[in-house]
Amino acid sequence: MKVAVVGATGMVGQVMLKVLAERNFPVTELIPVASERSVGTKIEFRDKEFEVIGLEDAVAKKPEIALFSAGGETSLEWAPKFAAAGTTVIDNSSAWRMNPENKLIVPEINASELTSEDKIIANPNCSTIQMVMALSPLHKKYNIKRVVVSTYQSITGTGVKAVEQLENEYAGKQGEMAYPYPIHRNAIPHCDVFEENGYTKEEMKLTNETKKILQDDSVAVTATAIRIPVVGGHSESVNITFENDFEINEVRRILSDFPGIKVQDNLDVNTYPMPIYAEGKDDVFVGRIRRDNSQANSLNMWIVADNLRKGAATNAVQIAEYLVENKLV
Ligand code: 2RA
Repeated sequence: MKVAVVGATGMVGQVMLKVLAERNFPVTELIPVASERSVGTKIEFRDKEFEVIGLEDAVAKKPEIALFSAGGETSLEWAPKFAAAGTTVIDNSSAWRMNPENKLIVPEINASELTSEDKIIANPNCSTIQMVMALSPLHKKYNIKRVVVSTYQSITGTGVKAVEQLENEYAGKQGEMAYPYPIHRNAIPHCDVFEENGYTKEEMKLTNETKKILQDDSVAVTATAIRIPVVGGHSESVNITFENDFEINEVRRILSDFPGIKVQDNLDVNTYPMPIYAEGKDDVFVGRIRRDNSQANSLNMWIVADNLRKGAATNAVQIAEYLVENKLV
């Protein structure tokens, strides 16, 4: 299968290549794609070297699948061109996520919505993916009324410049600032840009994408997204109020039984999820599951996942795997 990776030189694009190789995806021809300024650079895939090509040339090669992680503008312009050439696009930007024509997919939750007609499929935002993985099975069982989430997000979500800023700050060096404030020894309540309503786009993604994936606009979500000096993954403190009451051990069992979730929740031995241990893994880790005694039918939990893997690259590759396994491409 001819597979294009658009944004192959970027942080997520590099993880997409790694995950495609790790999961032995049936790539017969890899087409690494990047912006004109990166054309000609070399990337590695399955121990071989490939030369990056431009978007025009990539469309002409008519790949069966194109994994995009190249920003919304590139996706808005080029995903339709790939689709018109017969390619199925799986896009990691926010460009198509809330478009009613485009499916927003977390395979373990709603891959069954996909058909061969879907030519531009949206990969949800990283902080949404890990949260809905835990919400979905609980919503089915107890019917979620409201979610209050605070995120503690890895600086890898901002991009390589932020990682470099943190490394410079650790080393006491001056360098280019991805943020107008220090990241080291700080917590910045500002992920993405602020909207009129005082929330950031990142926070509104958690609200809007969750409703779409759960197919239930009645689920109320309010979010605060914080950037912290961590690189392994995003962490989330989630408070959920259900329509119906629940039994904590049954909640743990439902989560443990859900594919892609690992419950790490044993306070006797200080077992709970942490980004330093989630890094490089594809599971969504859930712990600190406990009843919220301040509110009926409510509980708290702590959710951690590698934002570059299950939060982006692995989720996209899993969508591609579903398409191949079900002969939708
Ligand atoms: C972030 N979710 O973490 C966004 C982009 N990947 O900044």
